[in-house]
Amino acid sequence: SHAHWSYQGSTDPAHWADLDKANAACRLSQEQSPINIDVRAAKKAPLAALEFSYAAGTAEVINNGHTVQVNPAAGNTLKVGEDVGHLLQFHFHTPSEESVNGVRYPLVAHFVHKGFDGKLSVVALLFKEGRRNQALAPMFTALPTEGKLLALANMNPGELLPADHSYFKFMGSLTTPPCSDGVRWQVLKQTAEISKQQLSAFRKLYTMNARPIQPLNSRVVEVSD
Ligand code: SG4
Ligand code: ZN
Repeated sequence: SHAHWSYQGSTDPAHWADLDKANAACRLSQEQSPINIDVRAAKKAPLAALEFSYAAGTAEVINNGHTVQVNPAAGNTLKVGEDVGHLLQFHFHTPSEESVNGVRYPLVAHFVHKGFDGKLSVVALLFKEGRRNQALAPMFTALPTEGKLLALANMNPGELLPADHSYFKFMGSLTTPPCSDGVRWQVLKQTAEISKQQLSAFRKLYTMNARPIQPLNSRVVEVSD
């Protein structure tokens, strides 16, 4: 957590647990993220709908040395059954951390919410290469370099979301130190698109910021039916 960590070299994911006692879960927890989603093995279940209440507002885009993260003003929520979470931030990884049937996507966005119970609930949106993504443009046309901050006057995170909110659900962890588990993960089935140019803009800052796939162990991935 506090100690320097990275995706390559001597502080890469294989060493995270050794960098700080606080990172013990990176090695010891049996429910780590990311995972591969084996679509045929996913258990069909009557999962609660993802009810996003995202709206336009101010936001700041920061490059924190591990990713580019967008902090929208308060007021965006996600309701999943009885659980209501407030959107804290969203950020990006390349390639996607999670894989589907063994395949990683070029990019993923993680929307991180905090519930009243203090638990985190993350929604993952996978991007495939294709058309220019208009909703990403405000952030990706002026991606801040490390330590820098970009202020956006009017950004609606809801514009990033696909129309179909069906999803895969499983328990997991933070994909970065301290790798705390007890995180609810929801991976949207429908993907979004990103252009080659937008992708290369992000990769100028981060060529690779994805943790390796972690063992599923006894977890079951559920899929909304
Ligand atoms: C990124 O490094 C974010 O910038 C972190 O956010 C985030 O940690 C971390 O990813 C892990 O989140 O959805 N990939 S993930 O599991 O949200 C937290 C901050 O550092 C605690 C605020
Ligand atoms: Zn993430």
